[in-house]
Amino acid sequence: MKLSKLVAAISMTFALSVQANTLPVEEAVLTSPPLVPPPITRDHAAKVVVKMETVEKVMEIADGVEYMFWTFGGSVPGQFLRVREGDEVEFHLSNHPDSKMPHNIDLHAVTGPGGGAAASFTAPGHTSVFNFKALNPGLYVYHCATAPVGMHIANGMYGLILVEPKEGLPPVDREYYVMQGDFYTKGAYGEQGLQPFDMDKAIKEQPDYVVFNGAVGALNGDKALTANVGETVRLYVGNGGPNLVSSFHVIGEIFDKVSVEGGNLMNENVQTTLVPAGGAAMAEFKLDVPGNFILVDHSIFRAFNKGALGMMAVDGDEDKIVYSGKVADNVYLPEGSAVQVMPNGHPKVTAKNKEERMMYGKRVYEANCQACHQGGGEGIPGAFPPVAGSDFLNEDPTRAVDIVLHGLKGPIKVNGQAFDSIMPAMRLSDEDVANVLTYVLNSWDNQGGEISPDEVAKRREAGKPIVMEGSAH
Ligand code: HEC
Ligand SMILES: [Cu+2]
Repeated sequence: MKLSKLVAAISMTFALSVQANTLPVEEAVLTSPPLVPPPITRDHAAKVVVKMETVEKVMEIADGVEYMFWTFGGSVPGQFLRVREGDEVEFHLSNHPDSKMPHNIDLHAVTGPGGGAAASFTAPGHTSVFNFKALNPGLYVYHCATAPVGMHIANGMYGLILVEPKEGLPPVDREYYVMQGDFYTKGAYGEQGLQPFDMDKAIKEQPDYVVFNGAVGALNGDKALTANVGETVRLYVGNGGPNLVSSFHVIGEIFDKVSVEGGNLMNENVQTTLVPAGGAAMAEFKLDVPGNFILVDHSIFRAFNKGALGMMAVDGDEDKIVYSGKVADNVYLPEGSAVQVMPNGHPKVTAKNKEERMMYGKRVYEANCQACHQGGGEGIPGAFPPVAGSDFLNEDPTRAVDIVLHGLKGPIKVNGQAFDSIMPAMRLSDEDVANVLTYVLNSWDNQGGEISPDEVAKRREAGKPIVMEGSAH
């Protein structure tokens, strides 16, 4: 060996060993959604060892609908990974022996061809190891990039890695991990049983499901995100795609700060932020009033018909200046309106018998109830209770009259499922309330019966808004 080469070899070994010796080694804390590992308190770089496993497993994508997900760490999205700018990451990717497929990982935080994909290609029952240095701070997507790439992503193989800037992120009271994805099943939305992946729909970009954190209702009901009035929350929002761009919005909140696309650009006072497929954003907001705040993709049919709907339940004292709630409900009669037209645009009709009542009631349902309770009365888990086969409804149809006339809020159980939300009072005539409830009572395995406009008129006088015990609102 020539002297110069020898010197080079020695100094390289020296450099490597110096690095290996000086950087403290630690194992990364990985969390499943919606949790985020704690902020990094170190003021220096470290060698961070990450051990992640790919697992193929059946989970529910909606109530009664199963799907064979391919995952990083057993959840969709995969485990959240948090490192510091300048850290050296030693990534161990293990593919569970029961897997049918090889998998790999492309981290958008990696500088290098394929983002680690080729180096991490791993057959079932094997582990691959590769290293990278986290050069750029920001919030990055990672995903599987094994062919067919689209299919691996469509089956749930994505997650987020946060590279904190050296100076750290401003402290907040709570941090959560929310990631959107679109899913393509052979059956239509809600069709029961184990649903295989549908390649045709995926190519046409026509998903049956668009969801946060891997399932319809993953962030609803008792799985809702929580916070208290006065706290500041940071959401790490990702979008795995594979196809759709998300118009991420929280109903009733304004993002005080958004790190646009997860990078250094800070925007302020944002209503809706775009999260590209294979991209991310950080959204921060302070909670000023209590209540349920609904997370949606504001491409709104996705929220109400495909599942892109989550919830943040905020506890604390009201501030009537920031938000008053309804302070008045006065009768509004526009001048000169001679013909009485119902709110749904249909002229006033009077049912002559039960059959007509049901027929007219169906119209009222479609115009006024379906948006929340859904076309087949099935509701949306965690958000809107079912009126199909509802034990709560059948137990007391008169109470249902009060609910439609005057509204309902607070915790209830319908067929064993818990709901804690608000149904607003409906502005409907006695005739329409009688018709719609008769229709509902005689549809979808409910017990039958008939409600008359007279009965509704009496409840309009005697009834009042129903507030269930334990209401937080
Ligand atoms: C804006 C959404 C929305 C609309 C529109 C709506 N509801 Fe509701 N409804 C709810 C919510 C939310 C609850 C549960 C409230 C709670 O958790 O306390 C509920 C509860 C109910 C219940 C009692 C629980 C059950 O499932 O049996 C009935 C009955 C009901 N609604 C009927 C109707 C009818 C009939 C209409 C149309 C005239 C209607 N709702 C329109 C949201 C809505
Ligand atoms: Cu894969």
